[in-house]
Amino acid sequence: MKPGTSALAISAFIGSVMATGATQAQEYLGQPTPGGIGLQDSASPLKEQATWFHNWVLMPTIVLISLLVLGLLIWVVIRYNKKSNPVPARWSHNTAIEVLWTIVPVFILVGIALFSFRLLFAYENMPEPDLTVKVTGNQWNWAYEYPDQGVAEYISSMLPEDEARARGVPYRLAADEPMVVPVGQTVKLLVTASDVIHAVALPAFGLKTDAVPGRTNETWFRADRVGTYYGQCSELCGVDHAFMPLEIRVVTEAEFAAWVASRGGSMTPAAPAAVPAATAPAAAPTVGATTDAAAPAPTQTDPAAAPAAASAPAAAPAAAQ
Ligand SMILES: [Cu+2]
Repeated sequence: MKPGTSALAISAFIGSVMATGATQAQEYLGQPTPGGIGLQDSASPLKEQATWFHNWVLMPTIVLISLLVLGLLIWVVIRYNKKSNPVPARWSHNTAIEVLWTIVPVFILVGIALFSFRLLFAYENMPEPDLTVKVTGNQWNWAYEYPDQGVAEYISSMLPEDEARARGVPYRLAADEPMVVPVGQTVKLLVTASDVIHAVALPAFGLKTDAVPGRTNETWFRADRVGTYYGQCSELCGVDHAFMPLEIRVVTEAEFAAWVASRGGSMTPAAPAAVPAATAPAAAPTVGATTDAAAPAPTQTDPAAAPAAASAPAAAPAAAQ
């Protein structure tokens, strides 16, 4: 009983410390807070859920178990030391308690798993995306591309120290060319790498997705608030691993449209229709949809890949016979 009530008090204390951290984080939205011990303030629904899982499932469980073990230790030390218990009992094994200390942890883990799966499904079930950004990790910078808006791939590098200080932005987090996205819209990230494994990690949006060469991983976020959010490569990728920050600038829809235009893109992509029009003019009106920007690419790569794939199985049986 005693450990239970003190556990609640300690949980409440941790909660209040985190709340203080959260208010302090307001001025450090999207970046680490000096002296902060909690999670970064969330700016997307996924991070909201991840924070809730951490604060209300993991932390109370950890605190309660730690206090229970501490209580048991103190009890044993006081009650069963040589002075207060000079003649120790001779029995070992107690079936009831052994069954209990096996089954209770199983239930605790199942309880954690239920909440954990809910969070995993939330990450997995991406809503219909409003915008797709292709993110490529390079040694040592990031490349962003907006296929549906016709914004060609551009490189985002860390801002040099003097420039970062001059602009009043955090050095080693700020980038020269950030990723720009509109507020309140679902952004799908297609994450890959060109050389070694990197990882897209941005705490305020709860993002952490590996960027693996030859593979495309997906993740998503929906920024709740306008602002600038910082993250870092989160997979050791070489000597300059610490110098490839991710900066995502969340702007209003009008600002986003202006940014796309400044990049030579368009919010109503017409470019994809021009490619099929050359080969099949009749089909052009039906392929004007926004999602068809990527359509020409697979048709170009498929024929190249198909003969190679077809010849390999054909060669194998021949060799076997
Ligand atoms: Cu990296």
